[in-house]
Amino acid sequence: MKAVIEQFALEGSPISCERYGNGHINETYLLLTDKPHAYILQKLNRHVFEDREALMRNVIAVTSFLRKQDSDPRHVLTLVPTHGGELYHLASDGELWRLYEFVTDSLCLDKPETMEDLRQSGVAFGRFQNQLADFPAATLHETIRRFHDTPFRYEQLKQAIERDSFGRAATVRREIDLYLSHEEEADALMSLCRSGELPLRVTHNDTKLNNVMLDAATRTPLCVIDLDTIMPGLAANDFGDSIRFGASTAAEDEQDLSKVEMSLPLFEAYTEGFLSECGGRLTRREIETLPLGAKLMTLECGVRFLTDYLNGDVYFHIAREGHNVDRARTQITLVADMEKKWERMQETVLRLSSKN
Ligand code: ADP
Ligand code: GN1
Ligand code: MG
Repeated sequence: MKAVIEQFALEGSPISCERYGNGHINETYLLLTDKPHAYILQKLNRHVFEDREALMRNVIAVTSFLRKQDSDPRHVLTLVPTHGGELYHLASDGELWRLYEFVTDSLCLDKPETMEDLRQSGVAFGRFQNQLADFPAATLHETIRRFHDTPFRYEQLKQAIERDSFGRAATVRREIDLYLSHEEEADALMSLCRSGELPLRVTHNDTKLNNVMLDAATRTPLCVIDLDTIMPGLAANDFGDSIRFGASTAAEDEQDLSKVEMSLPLFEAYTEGFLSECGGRLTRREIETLPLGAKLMTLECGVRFLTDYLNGDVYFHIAREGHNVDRARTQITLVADMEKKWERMQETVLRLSSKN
C-alpha cells in the first residue's frame, strides 16, 4: 500500500489509510495526510471491470466535460495525478489504483434521513443526466457489457442454477421460483428501446443514494460519484435504481422482510427532485416508463444478487454468509410491493411531470 501511495503527488505526508465507505465493488480507502488533506484511494475491481484503463478514460472524459460546466472543485470528482502526471497508477502486480480529492464537508448517506434528502438525490441525478445530455455517447467505453440487459441477467441466473457449482440452489428454491416467475417482464424496457420508442442517453447506471455527495451544511447536492458505469442507457433505469435503493423503508440487506416496503412518500419525493431537473428533457414515453424502470431495476438487481450467491459470492462484497440471499429477498419483496402500489406510482409520475 505504501508503494502505491508514494506514486501520487500528495499535499503533505500520509498519516493514515483505512478502508472506507459501503461500496460493493471497489476497494476504497480514506487517505489522510499531515497537511491536513483528505483523499479517497481506490483499487479498481479487476474481476468486474474487464478494461480498467478504458474505464479510466471514461472517467477522465466525463469529469473534464462536467468541469467545463461547473468549476467548483466540490461539484465534480477530481482525480489526483501521480508524480509522472498520470491520472491513475497501474502497479506491477496488475492492480489499477486511482486517487480522488475527498469531497469535503459532505454527507454520503446509506439511507435518507429525511424525505428531503431523497428529493435532493433526485435533483443530483436529474441534473447529472442533464449535464451529460450533449456528451458524445459514442466515445464511451462499455465498462461492463450488457450491464442493464435484464433478460441477459436472467440468462446468467439460469446458468448459475444449472451449474449449481456450490450446491446452493436447493437452499434458495423459493427465491429462484419467485424470480423466474417474473422473467417474462424482463424485456419490457429493452424492447421499447429496440423499437425506437425510448432513446438511449448517457446515464450513470448505478444511481444509489450512496453514490451522491450532499453538502453537510445545506443537505443539497454537491456531486455524483462512482462514475465507473457511465454508459449509454435508459433514463428509466437511472430513475429506477434510485427508487430501488432510496425509496425502500429498509436497508438493501435487511433480514426482517416485514420492514421492507417501497414507500410512496419517498417515491414521490425522489420523483419530484428528479423531474424538476430533467423532466423537461424527457419524452412523454420516457416519463411514462419511469415506474417500470423502478420495478425492473429492482428485479434485475435481485437476480444479480441471487446469481452471485449461486456462483459463490464472487461479484458483490459480502460481510456475512448468505448476505447476497438476504439482498435478493429484499429486492423481490420490493418488487411485490411495487406491484401493489403500481397505479399510485404511475399516477404520481404523471401528476408531477405535468408540473415541469
Ligand atoms: P464502489 O464502486 O465500490 O461503490 P465508490 O466510488 O462508490 O465505490 O466509493 C465507495 C464510497 O466511498 C462511496 O459510497 C463514498 O462513501 C466514498 N467516496 C467515494 N469517493 C469519494 C470522494 N471523492 N469523496 C468522499 N467520499 C467518497
Ligand atoms: C454495486 O458499486 P456500488 O456498491 O455503488 C453495483 C450496482 C448494484 C449495487 C447494489 C458496478 O454498486 O450495479 O446496483 O452494487 N455496481 C456494479 O447495491 O456492479
Ligand atoms: Mg458506489
